[in-house]
Amino acid sequence: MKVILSDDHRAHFPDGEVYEGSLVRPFECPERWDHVVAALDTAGFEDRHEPQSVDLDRVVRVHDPAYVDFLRTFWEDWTAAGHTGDAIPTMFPVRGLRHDRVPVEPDGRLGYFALAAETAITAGTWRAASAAAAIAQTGQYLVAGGSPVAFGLCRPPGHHASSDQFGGYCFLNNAAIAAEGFLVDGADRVAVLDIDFHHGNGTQGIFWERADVLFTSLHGHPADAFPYFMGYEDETGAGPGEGYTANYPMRPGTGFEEWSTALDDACRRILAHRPDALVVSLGVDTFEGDPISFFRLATTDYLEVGRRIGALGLPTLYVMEGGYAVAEIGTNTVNVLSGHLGT
Ligand code: SP5
Ligand code: ZN
Repeated sequence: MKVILSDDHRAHFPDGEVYEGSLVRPFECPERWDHVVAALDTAGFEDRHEPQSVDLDRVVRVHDPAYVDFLRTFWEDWTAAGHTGDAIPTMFPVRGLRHDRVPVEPDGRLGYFALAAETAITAGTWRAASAAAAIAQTGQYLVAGGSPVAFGLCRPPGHHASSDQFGGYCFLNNAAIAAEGFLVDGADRVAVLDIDFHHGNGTQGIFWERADVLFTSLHGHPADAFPYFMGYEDETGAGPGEGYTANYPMRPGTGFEEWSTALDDACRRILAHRPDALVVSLGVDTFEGDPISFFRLATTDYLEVGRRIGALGLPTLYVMEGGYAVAEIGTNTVNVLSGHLGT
């Protein structure tokens, strides 16, 4: 299996995450990447590739160009305004406020383009986020070019990033960029399977009105879990996209038996869509030991997850999303990949 990775992820590591009333060391930390690489080494995944440079013309097919400009240039504006610390958004265009004017002052711009306050922007955020998007793109090129399966070790993750908002540790939607890339390169239909613990609100929003990309997501019920305001079962798409979104929200304590029944149903829908390629948003925060999530998957379950996805027989790109049990993230992730290969 081809693995695409870059050291550039290290450029993004905020000093703190707003969490339950305190500023804590971010759960989404660089060591996550180190543990995945160590597990890839142990399991003999040696076919490693550096990403090509990011193709922003393709990125703006799924993101608002003004948002991409904001991410690219924000740090300069923030520091020019005299700020030295990381940028944490505090004020948002919520219910009753206007969405049709973008403020000029950096703190206002920051809130306009944010969906949550736990995710800070730092000096190296653009470098890391654009490298993660490049990893997804390069993985997509490899699979479109005939590789049956590839794994993009993206960091920061992407599935919460909407067309014009960052948050949930995400800036550019790596999975959506890859899915759109397959269509640009000739696919008629693509499916996204999002198995991160959290609902992939960003990916869902990007493809909400489209019939060419089927979006399926298994996640903690929004009544109980971040991102709280999206991910209910009755969200099924709109307009031409009606019926091309499928959500499987599950309650606290859900174990592999119930979770894998949902997986099988999502797989059935994916096959019915007859996609030319599959993008898997691979988060392993469904693990029983995850510090911020509430499903109960065990390390060995991830082998079976990979087997079931591999059994679809589709050209598949895995992109890394979440997973915060740092010591186990590597084994859990690589178990999915090994299961996919049938080893
Ligand atoms: C990519 C990804 O996995 N993003 C997740 C972002 C979650 N950020 C907010 C987490 C808030 C969790 N609150 C949990 C309370 C447990 N006591
Ligand atoms: Zn997650």
